[in-house]
Amino acid sequence: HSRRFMPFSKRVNHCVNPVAKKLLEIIEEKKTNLCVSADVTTTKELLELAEKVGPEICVLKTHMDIIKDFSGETACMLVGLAMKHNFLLLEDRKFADIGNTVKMQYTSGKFFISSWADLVTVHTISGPGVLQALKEAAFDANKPRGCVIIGELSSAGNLITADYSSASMVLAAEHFDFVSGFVSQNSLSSRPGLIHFTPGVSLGCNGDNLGQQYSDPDHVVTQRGSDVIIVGRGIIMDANPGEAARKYKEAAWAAYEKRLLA
Ligand code: BMP
Repeated sequence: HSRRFMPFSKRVNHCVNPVAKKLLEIIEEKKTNLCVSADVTTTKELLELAEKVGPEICVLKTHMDIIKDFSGETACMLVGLAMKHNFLLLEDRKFADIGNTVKMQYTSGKFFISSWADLVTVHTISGPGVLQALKEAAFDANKPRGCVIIGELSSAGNLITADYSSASMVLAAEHFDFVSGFVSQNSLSSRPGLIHFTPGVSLGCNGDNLGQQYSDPDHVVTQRGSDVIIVGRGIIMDANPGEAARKYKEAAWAAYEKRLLA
């Protein structure tokens, strides 16, 4: 059975990675396949945004290294809001170094990511060692953890080729217990247990002046086969982020239901 035409509720049984399973359960329960990208620069803004959009989302994606006043309390409060509103935390760290370095970046330093992030993004550029390293570190953290592989990018002129994307799928296959899915623009796998996340989504814009390229939620879900849309500025720059999130959630969910009927 192909991933695209199977309901989220049935796909739960196909997950090898426990975080992917948990995410599909949240998506089904809250009827939302929206991930908000919390690209703000202070703890206060981050927590306020999480509180406002929390009921509408399945995942909150962070770039913790842009938070000026990050501390243990930032992470702690965010985990509290994730529990309160039932969403997962995806740190968009885009690990890209050799395994040993990535292991330290994941567990240590100012951000100790493995202790609070359910999911992290990772580039496959440095080869299979990076997945092995994250997996070992996650095992040490002794919490359900997963990673999301950057299979494609949304930015104009990016250097990822079709061969690179398919080679990334081969790497993923060696670590299905740790890989929750992919960040991609197109469908890269038909496996129902893997989740496709798609950034570059906006209801109003075609792009920014730094290479970002946008499509609307209906297009990425019905035509490109995305499962979870990732929206940053379309929601966080809105005067009412909670209301904007509801609008994107409804558009993405309607597109998902339409896809099932196709
Ligand atoms: P926005 O919707 O404001 O353009 O934000 C998109 C978010 O998704 C950013 O946080 C960016 O880092 C991330 N992202 C992306 O835009 N394209 C990709 O291919 C991969 C990403 O993680």
